[in-house]
Amino acid sequence: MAKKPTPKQKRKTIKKIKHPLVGIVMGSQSDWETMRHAAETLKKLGIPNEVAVHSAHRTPDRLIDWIKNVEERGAQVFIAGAGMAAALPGVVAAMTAKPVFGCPMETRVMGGMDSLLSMVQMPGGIPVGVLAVGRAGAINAALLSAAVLALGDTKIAKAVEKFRVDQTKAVPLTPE
Ligand code: AIR
Repeated sequence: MAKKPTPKQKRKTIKKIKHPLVGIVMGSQSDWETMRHAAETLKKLGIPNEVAVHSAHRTPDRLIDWIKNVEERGAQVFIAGAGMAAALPGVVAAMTAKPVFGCPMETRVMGGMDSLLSMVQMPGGIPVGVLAVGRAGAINAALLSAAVLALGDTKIAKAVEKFRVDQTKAVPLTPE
């Protein structure tokens, strides 16, 4: 009987999605606590996405293989989250002409200012759309990806519209 994989072994295999529309990548397992909000938001909108951990510095070859592979399988937009010297979204943008949204992680030493500036100061010609530091940025990267996909997909456009209507309804008139 095959041995049950340990959590560490499990992390070595990516759950490949057949036709992902969005590729979500993060530089470390430690980014998942923030980046899961991007995946969860896409899930709420019914948008198929593939999630992977690849580091621009620690696993560059593996990262490049994944970008090419996920694009071949249908990814139209990429979301890349990283912290500190956060080169990840820039490398993704260097490897694909598809829209790339960067999510700067909050960090202990500089509060995320390091991640933000590493991502946002891209040289002209290789654009990365950078969102807010932390959870809000991860949610908004998903919503912005959805808005891009909605331009050519009425089902996604309706899901985005519904998300906004539901969000408005959920804001209370007075604090509870
Ligand atoms: N990181 C990983 N490879 C390159 C970079 N910049 C980032 C991760 C994470 C931070 O370094 O995206 O936010 C710390 O990673 P770890 O694995 O030490 O927790």
